[in-house]
This record gives sequence, C-alpha cells and structure tokens, in this order.
Amino acid sequence: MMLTDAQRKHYEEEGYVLINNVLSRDEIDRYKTRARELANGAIPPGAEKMLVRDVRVVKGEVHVDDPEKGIWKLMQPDWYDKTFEPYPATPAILDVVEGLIGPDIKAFLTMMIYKPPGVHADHPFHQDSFYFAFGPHDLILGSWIALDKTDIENGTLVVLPRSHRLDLIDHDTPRGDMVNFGVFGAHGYEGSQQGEVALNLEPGDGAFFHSRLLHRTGPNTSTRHRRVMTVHFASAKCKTDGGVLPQLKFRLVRGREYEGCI
Ligand SMILES: O=C(O)CCC(=O)C(=O)O
Repeated sequence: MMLTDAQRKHYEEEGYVLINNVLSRDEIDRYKTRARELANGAIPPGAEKMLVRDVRVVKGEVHVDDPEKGIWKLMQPDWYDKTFEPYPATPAILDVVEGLIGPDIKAFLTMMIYKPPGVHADHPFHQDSFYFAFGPHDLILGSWIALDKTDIENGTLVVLPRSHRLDLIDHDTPRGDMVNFGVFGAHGYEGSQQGEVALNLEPGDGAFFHSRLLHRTGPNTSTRHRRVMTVHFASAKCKTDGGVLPQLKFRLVRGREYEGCI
C-alpha cells in the first residue's frame, strides 16, 4: 500500500491523511472477537490493569449489562496477548507509516480504544507530543483505525487541520470528576473549534496524524459501539533527554536501530 504524492502532501500540509481499507474484514473480526474475550475474563493474570474501565462505570454513574460496554481501553494488548501481538507490525499500516516518517520505525504505544454506547466520555483537544518526551515531533505519528463505522454520533476522531504547525501547547486536566486517568486538554482549545473536521470512517479505514496535530473525540450518543485500534509510531532516529513515560514500550517493527536513539 504505497502512499500517493497527493496523500503525502495532504499529511504535510494538513497534519493528517485518511487511508481506506487498511484492515481487512478478517482482521477486524479477529481483533473485535478477541477484545470481547479479554473483556469477559480472558485477560491473563498480571495484565488485569491493562484493561481500563471508563471512570463513569467505575464510579457508578453508568451501569452496564455487558462488561464490554464498560471498557475505555485495552492498553498495550500486543505485549500480553497472542492475537494482538502482530498488530503494530501490520504491513499495510507500516507501508503508510514508512511513507510519512521513513523506513526505520518503532511502535511504542498500542491501544484498542472503546467509546461504548451510553458512555458519554469526552476527550478534549490535545497534542500527543505532550505525552512523548522525545523527538523530533515531525518523526512521530499516530494511527487511528476504525473497527466500527465511526461518525460524529458515536464519537469519531475530530481533527483541527494544520494545527501540527503550532508549537507544543500547555495542557491541563479537564475540570470535573468524570475524567479518565491521563486525559489532558490543550489550553485555549476547550470544546469545538472553528475549522475542525470530524472524520467519517468505515470499518478498516484509518487516519494517520502528526504528533502535534490537535485532535479530540466527543461522546457516543448513538446505540452503536465505537471501537478503534491505535498505534503510535516514531522514527528509530528519535532521541530523548529522559523523562519518557514508563508505560511506553519501544519495539522495532521495520528497518533498523540507531545508537543513542530511542
Ligand atoms: O479514540 C479516542 O477516543 C481518543 C484517542 C486519542 O485522542 C488519543 O488516544 O490520543
């Protein structure tokens, strides 16, 4: 799956690019089926905390009749589950990533993110580079691939085109007690913004976005699930002065290592 010049130009200018049919129907079914098994108790001993429930469910604001409807995300499932293990090295994903940040690629954060129906979780505008103490930011990107149809009703990804050209903005914890752990919002970008674009994706379609692009997701007001697979990738040439979060686990998925780099 080679990127066209127009797709690469769109990424460079707008900060993101949409690619259709990155995952096949078989892959989508495999990951959804396994996630459901994990939600229903197949999570291996020691990895329980990697299955993160939404704060509204934990605090009893929302009651669910199905364990899967209470999940916020599966953190790093590729590190403890055989079905998810190959996901960050999916060739169709890496071909796109290589076209954007070069041939030497490390995956460092895999998440299957839910926004279950009835869970009105808001993830405000933020820049992912805020979480990543390494750079350069131009060599880091996120992949966000739909396992379900996603649109504004079920909390799709909303991006602010060209915001990757901004510097890193200060971030803060949103107000209120129904905030999932680790959620921060960019100062001055609370709520919707003029020019934002909500991405309508079919299952298997994906967004690839620059690590400084402002993006958010809103509540799921539909009766449908909204499940996505995300992986963050960096060039193996990225460097850090320290302070990298211990939750990030670097794995070379294409190309080679560089001495003194991540
Ligand atoms: O999919 C979501 O709800 C939020 C994803 C996101 O913005 C992130 O993980 O940085």
